[in-house]
Formats: sequence, structure tokens, C-alpha cells
Amino acid sequence: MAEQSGHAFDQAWLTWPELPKGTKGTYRQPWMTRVIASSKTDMGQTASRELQRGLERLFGVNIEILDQMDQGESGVWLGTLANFRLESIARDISVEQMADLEGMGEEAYAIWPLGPGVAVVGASDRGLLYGAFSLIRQMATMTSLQDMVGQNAPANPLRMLDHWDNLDGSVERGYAGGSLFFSQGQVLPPSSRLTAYARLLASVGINAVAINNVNVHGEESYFITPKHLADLAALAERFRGYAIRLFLSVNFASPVEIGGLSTADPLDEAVQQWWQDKAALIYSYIPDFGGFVVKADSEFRPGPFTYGRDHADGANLLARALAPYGGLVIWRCFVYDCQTDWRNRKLDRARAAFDHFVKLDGRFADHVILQIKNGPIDFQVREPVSPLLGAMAHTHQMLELQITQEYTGQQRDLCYLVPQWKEVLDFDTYAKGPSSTIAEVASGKGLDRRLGGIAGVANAGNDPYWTGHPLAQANFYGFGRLAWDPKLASTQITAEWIHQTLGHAPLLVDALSSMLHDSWRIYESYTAPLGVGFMVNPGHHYGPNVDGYEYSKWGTYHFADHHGIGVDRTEATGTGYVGQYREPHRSIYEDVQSCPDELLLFFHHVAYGHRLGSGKTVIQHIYDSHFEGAEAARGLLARWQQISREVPAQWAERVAERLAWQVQNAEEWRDVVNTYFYRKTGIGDERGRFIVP
Ligand code: GCV
Repeated sequence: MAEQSGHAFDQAWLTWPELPKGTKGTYRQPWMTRVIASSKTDMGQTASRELQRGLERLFGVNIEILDQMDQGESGVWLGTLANFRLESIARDISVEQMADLEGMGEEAYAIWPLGPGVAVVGASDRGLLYGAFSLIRQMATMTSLQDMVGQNAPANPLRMLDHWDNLDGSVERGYAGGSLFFSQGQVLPPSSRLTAYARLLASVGINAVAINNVNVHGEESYFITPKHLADLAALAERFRGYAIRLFLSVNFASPVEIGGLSTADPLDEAVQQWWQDKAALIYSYIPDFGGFVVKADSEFRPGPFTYGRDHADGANLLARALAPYGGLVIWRCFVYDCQTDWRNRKLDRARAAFDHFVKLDGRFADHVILQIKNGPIDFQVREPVSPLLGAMAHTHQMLELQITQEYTGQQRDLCYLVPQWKEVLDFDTYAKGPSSTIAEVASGKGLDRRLGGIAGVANAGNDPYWTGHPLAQANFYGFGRLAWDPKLASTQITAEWIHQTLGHAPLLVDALSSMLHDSWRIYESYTAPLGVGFMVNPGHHYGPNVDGYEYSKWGTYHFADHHGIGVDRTEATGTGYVGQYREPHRSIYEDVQSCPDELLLFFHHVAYGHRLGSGKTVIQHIYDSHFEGAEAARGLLARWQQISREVPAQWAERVAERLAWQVQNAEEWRDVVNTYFYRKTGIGDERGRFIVP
């Protein structure tokens, strides 16, 4: 891997740059040079080695690992609750505290004072691994030892990455090189790179990974057969060492396409038997196999509709096969008609997921989790939150976010998504009255459900920096941290990432943090305005093309003419989509006066002269935001140049190169969008700036 000045790029946020001298003083205690590894399991040993590595890097000293703590000595003690109770040190902690930790589930950990030292106690070995990474993270951000003390457990049972990787090594919507798992038709053997990846995942608490594209066709359909299972089992084993379960995306039509049956009808007994046999086979190779991810009846993928069945029939078929082994079916709700008639303005793709699924509430088997994209359309830079989240009281559901930046700059443009995700997670669904936030609904707690979680479409590949744009690592990191704890402030997440990845200089931390925090709004301002979405080039989805999807079958329109723009989704005169929300959102979105500016064109068709809440007209907002957005993109490059000497030169150059691309992209967006609307409306810019006539 590329290294420079001792900076191993593939370590990402596990680089753990050395702390400044003054800070070291706070922590520099004789006991800190000893890690007492009480858990002797493989995972316990992994946790101890991580801690050793972290402390060595942060403090620039050698750390020894000891098997046990001698009388009167202290150190960083590391073990499970079971280990802790067996050792005499347990007397320092009350029985209640220990019971509390136990009650928080196997993934919980505690950091407790231990004499002059500290104990990292996992409810299990998994909790121990998370506790070790937590101690390092908190030391890297210079948290005082007192402030570290306490128990911690993940908010979400499932914290998952979905890869859209293909067996030929390509990655659908991947912007960071090729696949980490496949190349040229082969499953790659586990490598040190895979271990490095598993470490990154475990360090932020990811506990599930689906490694292949949800669009499963051709050879990937055979993943659940002996042709590939031994190779996949080797990957699963490597992930297992870091407490991560492997999932596979499957082809709903497998019984026909690879099984020689004449049907894939979920109610057909031979089909049911076929899936049960496959489940038995998979578990004989991968005993802790996580389950299936399924994209059915969506974008030309087969599904139960072919047989006149519904999605509960389809999902339950697979759930019945996996249930004896504890496997899950993650069934995606991204189901819509992609062959729609653009001339019919009453048809509305935004309605589709809710219309398909809500009526099935209560019919899904216990091992099914519905995976719901954050917005009703498709991971746009700005969309309302999907009304399906929280709409099914008797169904397990989880949130799907897109870390890979398909519509948000493709890891060429800087677009830090943590602030966007925070808005989604904090959105109140009112599913069970006020405070039923998306975070509560997704975790299952808000609906009193056992299962739930957050999945993110992964943004990493075999690029030396993992993510193409080095700063896109912050999205990867931030996703994991929010999946663990959606209540974390985005400023804290950002600071953690910078301290652990690049260094501790206040100038760097402050300036880079503010660049990251500004970037989503900057990206939004020079692309599609006021929540309208999809003004992108068809196919690859990068760069402006205002009418790119306007007269197509994909269901994503803006309806701009010379009078106005936007989609009327009201109940009164539009598609009725607004009616899928609970109050107060329904009334807020229905009324053009109370609808938030940033979503106005998602919900309403208005004249260009319509005045926004900001006081500007729609057309002037379009001009201003595009001029200002392009300017701000240029500003990002200038801001980077102020701080880039604080980071390794190659890193700095890669970021500068990406930011320079972004300037060009933003200018292209500005000129194409402004010109389009100037020509359409004939209304000039109030401030007389140049727009191509
Ligand atoms: C994997 C969008 C993307 C597709 C993706 C799909 C999905 O339509 O453009 O590449 O397919 O979402 O989420 O299934």
C-alpha cells in the first residue's frame, strides 16, 4: 500500500497519529504501557492487539501485553464480564453496574476505573472489541479518563454495509476502484487488504456486510451453490474474526434460473423445498451466515408479482428457509414501476413503496426486515423522508442510506453526508406520537420491535484511499458511528475522524471540519434546486442534464415549462402523495406557504415568480444558488490550500485534484441550469450576472 512519511493510507481512521506532547502528559502514566489481556479467545486477543497498536501510535511508546495483572500493579485491563467477575479486581465495581452491563446485550462494553488504571470490559468478546476501539478513539480525541467512564451499547441491532459488487470485479455505482471481494469472475481469497477492511468496519461497530450487488444475475446467482460457497465461506471466516456476519444478495428467480424448476412461485411446494435445501447447504459452509438481501420486482429484477403473489409471500418463502438457522431476510422496498408513462401526471413514483407495502403490514414472518431507502425516490441530495418508515407497526424495518455518492458527487465532489443523515434520523414520524424519530423507528425500539437497524450502500473499493476522494472516508466513518449511535453530534463524528486519520493540529481540525460541514449544502446549491431532484445525466448520473429524465419512463420529473416548475404531490390537486404522511407533516407539506423552501418543488408546482419563505422568487433563488454554489466550490479548493500542508503530501494532492474537478463540475452545473431556466422563462437575473443567452 502507498506509504509516505510513515502514513499508511490504507489505515484510514486507524492511522492514529501521535498525540501532541502536552496532551501526552495528561495521559502519561506508568500503567499505560501495559495491556492486560484477560480474554484469551481469538477475538479477545485481536482486541488486545488493537489496543496495543493504538496506544503505541498515539503515545509513541512501546506497549507490552501481559496475560495477567500482578498484585498491586495496574494497566489497561481488557476482558469480558465473565473474565472480570473471576478476577479479584471486580470488587472495585458494584454488582449493579455489572448487572447493568449484562442487561445491555452482548455488544455492550464498559470503561471502568481500575485502581489508577482502567478496565475495558465487554459484555462478550464482541463488546470487548468495540470497547478497545472506543478507548483508542476517545484517547485520540483527548477525552479525559473521567469522561470515558461508563457503559455503552449500540442503538441498532443491525449495522450493515451493502456492497453492490459484481463477480467481474466491477462495482455498480462504485467510485473507488474495483471490488474488494471479486475479480475477473472469481471470489478473491482473503487477503491482508480484507483484514484491513474488516478492522475498519469493526472499529465503528459494523456487524453485517452483504458483499454482492442486489442486482443479481448470471454467475452471481450461483453464489448459493457449491460452485462458490467454499470461497465465500473463507471471506465469512475472515469477517467473523471481527464480529461481522456475511450476507448475500440473491436472485428471486433462482429456482428457475439455476435450479431447473419451471417456476419460482413462492407458494409452490417444490420451490419452497428448493430454498430450504439451499439454506441447509449454505449453513453447512457458513454456520453464522447472516441471510439474504433481496431486490424483487424492481428495475427488471424478478419477484413474486410474476406469479400473482405479493411481497409478503415472496419474503416469507425465504424467511421460512432461513429461520431454522437464525438467518434474516432483508427485503428491499425500492419497488416501483420503471416503465411508467411520463405523459400521465397523476402517476407518481414517490408513492410506490408505501402503496405496495403498507397494506401488507402484519403479514411478514418474524425473520423478515423491510429495508427502506431514506427518501421516496432515490438517494437525491434533497428529498423528504420516506413516509413508509414508521408506517407499519407490525413489521420489522430498517433504514437504507447511500454512502456511495451516486447522486451526490460520485466521490469527485466533496459532499459530507453526515449532516443529511442526521436530519433524516431526527425526523419525527409521529408513528407513536411525538418523538417517534426515524432513529427510533429504524432501531425497532420506537415500534417495540425486536429487529431493526441501518444499512448503508458501501463507498469503498480497492482504491489506495479506499474511497476515491480521501475525504469521502469521512462518510464511511460517519455512517458507522451513526449506525451505532444516531444521537451523536455530527461535529463530534467529524472531529473523531480527523483526529484519528490526519492529526490533531487545531487549525486542521477546525478548518477541515467546517469544509466538511459546509459541503452538502454547497453541493445542493449548484445542483438541482429546491428538492426537485434528478436533473442529472441519464445512466451514470454525474453532471447536469436538466431534461435528462424528463421524457423517459423512470418516473422522475420536474415538469418545467415557461410558467413554472415542480411536481404537485398535494392531496387537493396533485398525486396525493402528501397524504402518506402523518400530521403535522401532511398539513405542512400540503400548503405551499408552509412547505419548507428546500422541498418546495418536490411537493408543489409553482410559478417562477412564486415567493419563497426566504423572500426570493423561485427563479432568483435558482440563479443565486447556482452562482453562489459554484463560488463556494471554488472556495473549498482555496480553503484546502490553507490547510493541506498539515497532511501527507500525496493525500493533499489527491484531495486538491478532486476539489479542482469539483470547481469545473459546479461551473458546468451553474451554466447549464441557469441558461436552461433563463431560456425557458425569459426572466433575467436581478443582479445582472452573465447567463448564456
Ligand atoms: C443497484 C438506483 C441505482 C441503481 C441501484 C438501485 C437500487 O436506481 O441507480 O444502480 O441498483 O438504485 O437501489 O436497487
